[in-house]
Amino acid sequence: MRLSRHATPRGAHWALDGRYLPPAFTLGMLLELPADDVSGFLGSLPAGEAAEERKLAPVEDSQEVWASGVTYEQSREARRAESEEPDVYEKVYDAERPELFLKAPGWRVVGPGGTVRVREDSGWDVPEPELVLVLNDRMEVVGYTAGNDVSSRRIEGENPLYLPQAKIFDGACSLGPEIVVPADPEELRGLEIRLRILRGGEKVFEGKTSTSRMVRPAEELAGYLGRELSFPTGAFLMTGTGIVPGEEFSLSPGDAVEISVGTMTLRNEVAPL
Ligand code: DO4
Ligand code: MG
Repeated sequence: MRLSRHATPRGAHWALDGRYLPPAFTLGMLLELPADDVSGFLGSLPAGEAAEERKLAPVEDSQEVWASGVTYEQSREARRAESEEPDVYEKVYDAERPELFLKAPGWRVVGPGGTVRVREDSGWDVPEPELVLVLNDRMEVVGYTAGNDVSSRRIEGENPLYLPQAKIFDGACSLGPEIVVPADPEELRGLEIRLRILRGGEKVFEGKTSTSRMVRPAEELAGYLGRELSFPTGAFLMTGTGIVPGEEFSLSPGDAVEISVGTMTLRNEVAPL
């Protein structure tokens, strides 16, 4: 089952498998249900007209997007190489407690076909292609989408305390194009993730990994997020990147970024500075 959110003349409207859901449907309402009840509830809703209008990020204003860091060996190695404080990354990779940080409130998220940004005061930037968990109010995994955790390697590398500035800025988070509600939750453990970057129509970077290479299970990350923090209308959790372009690469205005997670592809262009 796939949930998408569309821009219609009557406002944002959700669809299931390409057909509009009743206007009263909200993601927040769905994420108040236990995970075991989600498919049955969605299946019981009447299907409306074909949803052909532009897709928006599949998130509502009330949901926050959180992110995990250093969950793949590739990410640990890249941070060690770029950072003035390499030990902190080694430690968090091996530690019991994961790195979690707030990435964006729902209203700040860029959708499919929208423009992401790099910071003018950075100069060394990358897209981070990530599996994004969709969690209900009890931190159960209900679905997933694709996400881009656009990041400044220069600012983070200078000092780990600058992480919020390296990670949170306008156009730094994109999600979509859809939320997949998998028939079998095991599907999340072996999803292929791909990143392709085009400049002037030419491919300048391509890489792939699999969620099977994550050092922490999705449920562990979600469990830590829900400790001492409540999410009455659910939450999104980016699970970290396993693809980092080489040190000579920096994302530039005009680049087209394509992130695939399983069978869905999120496409965004980088805005001019
Ligand atoms: O520690 C910094 C953030 C790491 C991150 O965003 C990632 O591994 O994806
Ligand atoms: Mg990341």
